[in-house]
Amino acid sequence: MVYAIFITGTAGSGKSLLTSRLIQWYQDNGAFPASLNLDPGAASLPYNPDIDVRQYIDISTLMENFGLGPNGALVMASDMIATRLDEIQQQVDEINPDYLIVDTPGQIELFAFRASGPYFVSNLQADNKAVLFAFDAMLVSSPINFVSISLLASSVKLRLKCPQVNVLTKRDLVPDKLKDIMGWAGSNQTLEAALNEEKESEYSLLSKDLARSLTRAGFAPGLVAVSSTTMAGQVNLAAALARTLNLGED
Ligand SMILES: Nc1nc2c(ncn2[C@@H]2O[C@H](COP(=O)(O)OP(=O)(O)OP(=O)(O)O)[C@@H](O)[C@H]2O)c(=O)[nH]1
Ligand SMILES: [Mg+2]
Repeated sequence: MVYAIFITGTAGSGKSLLTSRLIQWYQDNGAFPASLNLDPGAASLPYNPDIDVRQYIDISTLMENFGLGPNGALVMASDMIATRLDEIQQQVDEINPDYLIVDTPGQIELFAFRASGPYFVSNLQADNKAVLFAFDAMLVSSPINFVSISLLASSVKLRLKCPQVNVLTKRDLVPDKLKDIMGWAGSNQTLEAALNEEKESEYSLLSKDLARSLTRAGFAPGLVAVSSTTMAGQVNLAAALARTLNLGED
């Protein structure tokens, strides 16, 4: 059985470090994980990828051959990910891991909102798949910001169409805010009460409507809070992933 976990989130939200921590966690618990780096623009990674899209797609070659700037090359590189599915699939099959942890490109819009990322996610062969979406703790310190990132998480779910585990990353950086953020994630009532306190009433009204719609449609985020620095929350995250991948409680 191969379980694929796609690590998504905003730029700098801690995807790559979390990938390395998950690999370590599964190894420590007697499973056989493998890492797949799908970020063609990654300059350096905090882990040694078992499979690496940079083997097939090279940003500097694209810049030279097509006269592109760094951003144009990154867009082109992201669009090319799907064209390498067969080779990557072959590598996955050869390794045959229990868990394939897939680190995705820094810019979420290049992966989730263009055609290549969703194509890759739906066509990679695995017995079960889950998407992890990282809520960067530094970006959700106010209730309005929390709603805006929840919307982004929902957009990713609409695009990738996979069961999703929402994760608050870098919890060690927001010791004073952690309880509030988890409260907003856990109860729409708590979130609405916090939004009522906001001064910008038009934004607070819109945020309340959006939050209510997400809750009604079953898109309310629900969050597991982790830190890749202190390792807090790792066990909860593994349990949430296991539930989502239909493995039952570990
Ligand atoms: N304090 C703290 N820092 C973290 C944590 N997770 C990641 N970081 C730091 O945040 C920065 C970005 O982490 P990455 O893992 O590279 O994030 P990413 O989402 O892969 O970034 P891109 O691929 O460039 O979009 C690095 O400096 C990490 O060391 C965490 O849990 N706590
Ligand atoms: Mg990264």
